[in-house]
Amino acid sequence: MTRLEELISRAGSIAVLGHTNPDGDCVGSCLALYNYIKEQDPARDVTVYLEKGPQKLSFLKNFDAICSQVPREASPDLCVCLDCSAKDMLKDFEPILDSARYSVCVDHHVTNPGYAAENIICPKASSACEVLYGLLDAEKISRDVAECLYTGIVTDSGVFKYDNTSARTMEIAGKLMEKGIEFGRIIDESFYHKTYLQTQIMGRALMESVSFLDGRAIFSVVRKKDMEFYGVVKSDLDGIVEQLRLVDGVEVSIFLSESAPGEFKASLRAKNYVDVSRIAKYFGGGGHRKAAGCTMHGSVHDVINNLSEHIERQIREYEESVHVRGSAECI
Ligand SMILES: [Mn+2]
Repeated sequence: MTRLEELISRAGSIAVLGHTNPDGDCVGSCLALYNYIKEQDPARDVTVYLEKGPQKLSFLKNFDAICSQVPREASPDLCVCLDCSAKDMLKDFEPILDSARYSVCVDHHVTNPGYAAENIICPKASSACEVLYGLLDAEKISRDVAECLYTGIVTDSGVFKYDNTSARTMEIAGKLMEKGIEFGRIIDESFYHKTYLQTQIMGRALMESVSFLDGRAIFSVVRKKDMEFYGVVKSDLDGIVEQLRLVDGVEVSIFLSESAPGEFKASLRAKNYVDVSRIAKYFGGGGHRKAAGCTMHGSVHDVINNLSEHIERQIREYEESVHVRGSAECI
């Protein structure tokens, strides 16, 4: 029996929590644990409390059993927090953790301070689902549980593409495939799936994109009035910046969405050597080397000019370093 199984077996009542605005890893890990417990003992008192997750994940077993209502009173014997990097990210469900008799946090965020009584945090793991897999008995993982875990891994690794994907990630994905899951369908539904309106607005953003810095950078913008016209919200614009990044010859892609008059949320992506987190940080934002974001003010022209200066500098630095290395090798 693993440590997590031991804690679960001793608890009369269990609450499973995740982070606000839940994504595929959050919903996947919560439902994986819920289904795992229920399959072994359907009478177990276990509840998943989460804000309403994206409807595209409704194919996961017991998606409808998720409780989105904040309970008036809940003091479970055990509270399990999954994929939640900070206590306040539990949002409205935070009191459940406070009133629980014991708690355990399973996560993969390097910034997690360890707010539960017991904390199992693996910053090298691709996803909370990858960490959770190691805490369950592989033999007892059913097809339904495997689908939940696979969904989380696919979501957080960008379909096994981001730098957080390791040999261990692939190994676990392989074990989950052996459970007979429909992996192609899971990847489509949890990652590539788009609504008609999302497809239309992406098409428009791609068509209106502008290439600059000799094709090494590209940007596009969606205005508030366009979002209103199409009836889309900010999350419907996910994936546009990634599509722009894939353009041949592009090193940096920028996507701007207007959040207020003269205010833009800027998403930045890099392909190889530019560190966009440095640029985002300079403008008060943050993120990772290859994916970052910040809020910018002014006209689109100003915003792109300001960002362009930083991108150009990094490209120049890189090209000079390659040039120097090249000539040194000649000698
Ligand atoms: Mn995650």
